[in-house]
Amino acid sequence: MRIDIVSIFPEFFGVLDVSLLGRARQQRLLDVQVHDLRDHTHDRHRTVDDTPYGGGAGMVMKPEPWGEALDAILDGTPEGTVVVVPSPAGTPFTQAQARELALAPRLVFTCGRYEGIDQRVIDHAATRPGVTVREVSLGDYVLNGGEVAAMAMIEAIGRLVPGVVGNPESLTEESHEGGLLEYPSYTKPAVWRGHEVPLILLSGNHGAIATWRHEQQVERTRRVRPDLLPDAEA
Ligand code: 6GU
Repeated sequence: MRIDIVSIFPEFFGVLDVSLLGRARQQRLLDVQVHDLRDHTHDRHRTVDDTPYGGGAGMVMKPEPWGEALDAILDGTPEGTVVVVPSPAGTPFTQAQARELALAPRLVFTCGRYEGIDQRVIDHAATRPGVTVREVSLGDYVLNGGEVAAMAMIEAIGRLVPGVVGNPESLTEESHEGGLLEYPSYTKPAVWRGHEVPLILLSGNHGAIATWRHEQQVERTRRVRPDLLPDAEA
């Protein structure tokens, strides 16, 4: 999968060199290219923002540098390319969307700062043949810019690309796969600081363990995230 990131802080993305995603990049499973938006400015101050039409607080990212940057990235891009616009005003990012985006041949993340990007940049990108645009939010809180949000989404999507996670079974037995939170996990020793591992896990009875784990998933989901439960189980 090819991933392009446009930002005024390309140095944010140094962390993509480490851990699982760093290895996936070395193995060419992920081709991540980070672009500095300011390379597409032409004034002495490399200006990327301006005051909002209609007034109000804050600054808005100017369309021209974004237009140029996206022209360079999107000309000739494969059918199915998705432009992901991190924004607290977007639709909530979910595991289902991560699965969908992991199938795209190419993702382009546009990391805005200030009060966001001139809306025409997003509307124009959506008119490009073969390109769809998704405005996506991590949750109901405000970050200073799209960089950290893009990083979170790239990690969630990248680990679903075949080969990135060594054992594919670990992708199906985790929170939000199957619509429930994960069951609690334990490893040795069997007693630690007076706390015992649930005895069922030491029984060797795999059917009983599977039943117990499912019960734990439902109980935990009901307790901390009842909104995730189908009405029948809530
Ligand atoms: Cl995707 N961007 C910003 N700037 N703030 C956020 C967000 C995204 N998701 C939650 N808050």
